[in-house]
Amino acid sequence: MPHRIAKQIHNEILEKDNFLLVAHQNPDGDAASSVSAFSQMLELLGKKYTLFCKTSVSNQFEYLKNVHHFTSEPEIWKQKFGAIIVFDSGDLPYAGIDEFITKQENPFILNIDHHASNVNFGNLNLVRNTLSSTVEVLYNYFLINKIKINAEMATSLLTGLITDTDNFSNAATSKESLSMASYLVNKGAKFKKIHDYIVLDKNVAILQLWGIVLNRLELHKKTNIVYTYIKQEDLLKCAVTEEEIGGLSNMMNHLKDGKAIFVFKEKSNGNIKASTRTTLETIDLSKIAQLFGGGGHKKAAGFEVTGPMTTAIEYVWETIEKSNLIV
Ligand SMILES: [Mn+2]
Repeated sequence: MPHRIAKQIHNEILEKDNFLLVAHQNPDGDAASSVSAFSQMLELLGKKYTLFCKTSVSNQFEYLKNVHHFTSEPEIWKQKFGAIIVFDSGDLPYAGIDEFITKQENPFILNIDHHASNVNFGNLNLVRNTLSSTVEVLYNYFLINKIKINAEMATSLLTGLITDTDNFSNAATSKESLSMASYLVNKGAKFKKIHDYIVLDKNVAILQLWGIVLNRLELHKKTNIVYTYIKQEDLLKCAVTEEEIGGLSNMMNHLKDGKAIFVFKEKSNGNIKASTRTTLETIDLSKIAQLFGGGGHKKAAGFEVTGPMTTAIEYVWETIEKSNLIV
């Protein structure tokens, strides 16, 4: 029962102190916003906290309260925490903290998430995969526990909601998420500021890269999947960083052709990362991602395979064909 778990978690928060809040590595808007909103609640309760992310956090989220407090310093794991709270992560490796957590003596882990592939790694797990985002899970948590949502908390929550619903355009957009948005705007969430930081994030170089990538779009006939790829040399050519190419797979969600869209990205270590999207009810992309050790949601998932690009793509098609997951 989600209500009961939300209350149980809150009782732990009230009883304990000194929390470690974890956003998954390369945090998206949902992860960064969840940590920001939760840390604000802890502040109001007079609790101590540390914010951890294994990687750096994009300065796109610098307007969110407390985001500048994030540390990637492994040393902080020498402390004993009242609880380690992990946001928006299906498992500990995805969060980027599996190596640290094994060194903690009896860690008490709270898992707050919305991924269908979540493995319930926490001592308490508040996982609601029918909700649009982790911030929507938190919004319900705040309401259940009668936490007052102020304007800055509302700005954080609305940021996660806007990024995970891709501006209220993808399948995660529900009547609940829309009414949450209206509630947050009523509480003083700064909609214009979010728009300026989150939506207006493209420049000429990024769109030129999209041009290259869109030109490569193709339909793989046997699986009926539309796909394209990005190589490291494309990034170099257009002077675009890996962090800046995030919106591409979401944009492809506007495509009518095929049953799903796969965007393959070559990472700097040579591995190939696939971001997958579909708008169809009949396909579960989190299951397909699991074939390759990845995870995610039914309609948006990701995984990684070894390069080079052509071999990786061939391997992905073969594996999917054999699995009969797309028919
Ligand atoms: Mn999320």
